[in-house]
Amino acid sequence: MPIDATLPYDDENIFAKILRGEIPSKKVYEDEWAYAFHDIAPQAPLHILVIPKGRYVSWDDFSAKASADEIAGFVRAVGTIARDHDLVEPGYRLLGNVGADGGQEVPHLHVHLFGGKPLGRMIS
Ligand code: DGP
Repeated sequence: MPIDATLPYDDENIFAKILRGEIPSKKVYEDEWAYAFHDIAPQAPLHILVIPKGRYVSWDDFSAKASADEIAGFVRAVGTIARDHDLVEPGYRLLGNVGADGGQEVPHLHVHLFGGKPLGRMIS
């Protein structure tokens, strides 16, 4: 069920629980700013979710309220994960769903990282 991205942050959302270690996840990366793990329902041979450690509902929330260090740390983490998985030369896709029309279901900002096969062009 897509979420309303303007709602306040819910500390009981599933990714908040993953960050606190209350729900298991297959971790691929962690640093001061970001945590990354395999998606439970992969849509590509490699499907990683990267989330900021801060309490941000969506890209809107994050881009408006996060500090420059948080934003830089998160963006750098995404790039590091792609490089760590040797995805730069074959290429990969980043996707961020925001709110109801964007199809966002979990109310903690996340970037989908897809790779491992030619993904084709996608504009919708
Ligand atoms: P989105 O539609 O952008 O909000 O995508 C949410 C993604 O989160 C979706 O691809 C499935 C994934 N997901 C949902 N619950 C869990 C979970 O408990 N563990 C993991 N690893 N992924 C989850």
